[in-house]
This record gives sequence, C-alpha cells and structure tokens, in this order.
Amino acid sequence: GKSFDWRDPFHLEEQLTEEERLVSESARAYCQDRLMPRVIEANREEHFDREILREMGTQGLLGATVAEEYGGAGASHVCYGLIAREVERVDSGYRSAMSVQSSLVMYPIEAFGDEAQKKRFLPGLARGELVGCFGLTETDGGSDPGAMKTTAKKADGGYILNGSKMWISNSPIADLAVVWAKLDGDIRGFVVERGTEGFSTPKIGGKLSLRASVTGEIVLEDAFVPEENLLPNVRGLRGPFSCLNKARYGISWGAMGAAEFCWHAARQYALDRVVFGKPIAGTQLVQKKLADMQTEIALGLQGSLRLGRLLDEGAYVPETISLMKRNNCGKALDIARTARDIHGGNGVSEDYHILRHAINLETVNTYEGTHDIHALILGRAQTGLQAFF
Ligand code: TGC
Ligand code: FAD
Repeated sequence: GKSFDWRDPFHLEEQLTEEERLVSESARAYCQDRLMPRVIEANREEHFDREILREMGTQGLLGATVAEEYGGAGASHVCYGLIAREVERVDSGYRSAMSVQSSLVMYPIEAFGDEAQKKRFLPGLARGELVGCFGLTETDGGSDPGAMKTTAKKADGGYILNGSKMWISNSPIADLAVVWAKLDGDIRGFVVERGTEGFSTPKIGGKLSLRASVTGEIVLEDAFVPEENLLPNVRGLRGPFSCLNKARYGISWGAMGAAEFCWHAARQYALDRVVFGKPIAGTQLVQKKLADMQTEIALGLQGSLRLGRLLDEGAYVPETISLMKRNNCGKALDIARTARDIHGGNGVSEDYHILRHAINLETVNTYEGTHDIHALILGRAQTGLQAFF
C-alpha cells in the first residue's frame, strides 16, 4: 500500500504523465542550477539579466502551450503550470518574465494574430531572442482596464497610438509590446515594435518587490503602428482577459512553488534551530504552523492540477481561474510571512531567501487582478449581483 509522504500528501507526482514529470524535473534542474545562484545579487541590484530569457528559450520553457510549428513546445497547460512552479520556487520575478512572454505575448499572437504575425514573431519569442511585454494597466486604476485612455486612430497604412501604460513587466528590455488601446471605442490589440518613433519604455525604479524583474512604463506619443501589426481576430476586453486567464492559471502554480520553498526551508530551519534546549520544530506552535503550510500547499497544488486538466480539456472556466489565483496567492503570501517568523532574525537576511519571497508575493497577490477583485468576480458569479461599482 501507499504510505504518507509529508512532502506530497496527495501523491501529486503520480497524477502527472511521463512527459509532465520530465518537464518538471528538467525545469527544476535549470532553475536550481542556473537561476538560484544569481538571484540574491539580482534582487539586491534590482537587475534582470536579459540572458535569462534566452536560456529559458533554449531550455524550452517559453510558450509551453504554443504549437510546435511556431516554435512552442505544444505541451499541456499542466506542463506550463509545472514550469511556473519551478521558476517561482526561485523567484516570482523570474516567473513573471516567463509568464509575460508565454501567456501575455505569445498566447495572444497565436490566438488572435494572423498567419504572417505568428510566423514573424513567435519563433523568436520562443527562443528568447525577442522579448515581449503586455501593456494593459494605466495609472488611473488598473483594476478597471475598461476605463483605459490609450487610443488608436486610423491613419494611412496603419494607426496612430497615444497614451501610456504603467507597471509593465519587461517593458524596458522589450523588443515588442502587445498594447491594448481603444479604436473608435473598441479595445484592440497592437504589436508595437522597438524602434517605433514615439514609443518609449522608461524603467520604474525603487521597487521593493519583484526586484529581480524589470518593470517600466510604455509611453506612446503619436506612435505609428502599421496595419499588419493590428491583431485582427479579437475585439473588446475579451482580448486581454483571455491572456490573463492563461497567466493567472500559471501564477496559481507559481505561487505554490514559492510557498513550497518557504515551507521546506522553515521545516529544516525549525529542525536545526535549538532554543531553550530543544529544536523549535518540537514545539506545538511551530508544528501547527508547519501543518497549516503543508495543508494549504497540498490543497492548492491539487486545485491547480485539476484546473490545468480542465483547461487541457478545453473547458472555459475564468471563475475557477479566479478562485485558484486568489487562493494560492493569498495562501502563499501568508505562508512566506509565517516562514519568515519561524526563521527569527535570520528570516530578514537575503541569504535565507524567505523575506524576498514574501515581499515578491505582495506583488503577485496584487497583479493579474488583486485578491479582492477576484473575490468580486466570484461573488458576482454566485449571486448574479456585481459589486464593482
Ligand atoms: P466584464 O463586464 O466582466 O467583462 C467585459 C467583457 O470581457 C469578457 N471577460 C472575459 N473574457 C475572457 N476571460 C475572462 N476572464 C473575462 N472576463 C471578462 C466578458 O465576457 C465581457 O465580454 P463582452 O463581449 O460581453 O463585452 O468587465 P468589467 O469591466 O466589469 O470587469 C471587471 C473585472 C474586475 C472582472 C476586470 O476588469 C478585472 O479582471 N480586473 C483586473 C485587471 C487585471 O487583472 N489586470 C492585469 C493586468 S496585466 C498584469 O498584471 C500582468 S503581471 C504579469 C507578470 O508580471 O507575471
Ligand atoms: P487599484 O485598481 O487602484 O486598486 C487599489 C486597491 O483598491 C486594491 O486593494 C483593490 O483590490 C481595491 N479595489 C479596486 N476596485 C475595487 C472595488 N470595486 N471594490 C473593492 N476594492 C477595490 N499590468 C500590466 O498591464 N502588465 C504588466 O506586465 C504588469 N506587471 C506588473 C508588475 C508589477 C511589479 C506590478 C506591481 C504591477 C504590474 N501590473 C501590470 C499592474 C497590475 O496588474 C495592477 O497593479 C493591478 O491590476 C492593480 O491595479 P492598481 O495598481 O491600479 O490598483
């Protein structure tokens, strides 16, 4: 018979296919061998090494669900989630760079672009030779993207874009930006390429969270975008929200990766740390905290796996995605804070990684729809009453 595995109470491992296990293992090896050694300095210096995206491309970690003919891996949503979990086990900022490229840039080009756009952009993005970013949020209320002020106006051979986007992951190093703007009142997606006159991406400095990821603005001042760079096959908020569905799902796995790191570290620290003549792991209060971490992570991973299977079957379940994004980010943040507490004073040192995870998770709990915004989505879905305004 099977025995209890404290690391994996539901035997998640056994529920994966052979391919999924291999993807997970190779992602873990890359992340631990290549990302983990660089993260302390990257976080301290507030620096994202652009080479990382090229490495991820070489490892096949970009555009996991994108079709092979466009350079993607043609893999399952579960594979994509497992990659996010391994990358975020190291740092939420690195996972952000991966999520944006895969879910927010490659996905909309594959889903809403024409054949020429797919051939032109996707292979380079999959290899990490091109870096993409996603511009939806603006200064006046990111939770309500329908209120955006960025506009596109029809011009000879294309469109003139004006406006600005705020808090955009990867924008300062991006070769192209998927920008959402209103054309005659309709939200449309545009691929804006580096070098476009009137397009600039100033870096946002002074972040205390997600410091290993680069964040910036997107400024559009009469930026001309040629006709062939309009994503032809979507209009309305459904465009950006479809991308968010994919990214939020991946984040539900990613946040659990960060939480697992903190939990395992807290358990080991508690076993090693002797206070009042005994390991703190032998105290009731610490054991309760470890039991709570184990429980939330086991349930969270199981939920994400189920959600991934539903997506692989083609189910359309944005509210289930909200449920998992909200739960796993909130729980991961709580777990990271508690793991910091178990580490005592050492918990504030960069060498232990715990406070970095906790501070990163503050962003993860806010972007892609805040914890409370997802509560309102779920509240609306079960009462039929919208409480946004
Ligand atoms: P609402 O009336 O609900 O919907 C408007 C239209 O959009 C459609 N729709 C969706 N379609 C696909 N998937 C979804 N999840 C969808 N949700 C809505 C909907 O069917 C409708 O279509 P139609 O044709 O009927 O017009 O719109 P609302 O304005 O009331 O929405 C409110 C709310 C809260 C649901 C929404 O605005 C929201 O989710 N706000 C949060 C914004 C957000 O998540 N921003 C993320 C920015 S990107 C980012 O953070 C990247 S960080 C990445 C990283 O670094 O990892
Ligand atoms: P607001 O919308 O102003 O919300 C502030 C507070 O009010 C929150 O607590 C919220 O829950 C609450 N609130 C809002 N409305 C209601 C309501 N009706 N009822 C109750 N409470 C409410 N965006 C992109 O487009 N692309 C990116 O790549 C990207 N990357 C990011 C990277 C980082 C590091 C960060 C910090 C953000 C990033 N974002 C990105 C933006 C992110 O999606 C937004 O910050 C987020 O959606 C919240 O919007 P806001 O900051 O304007 O907060």
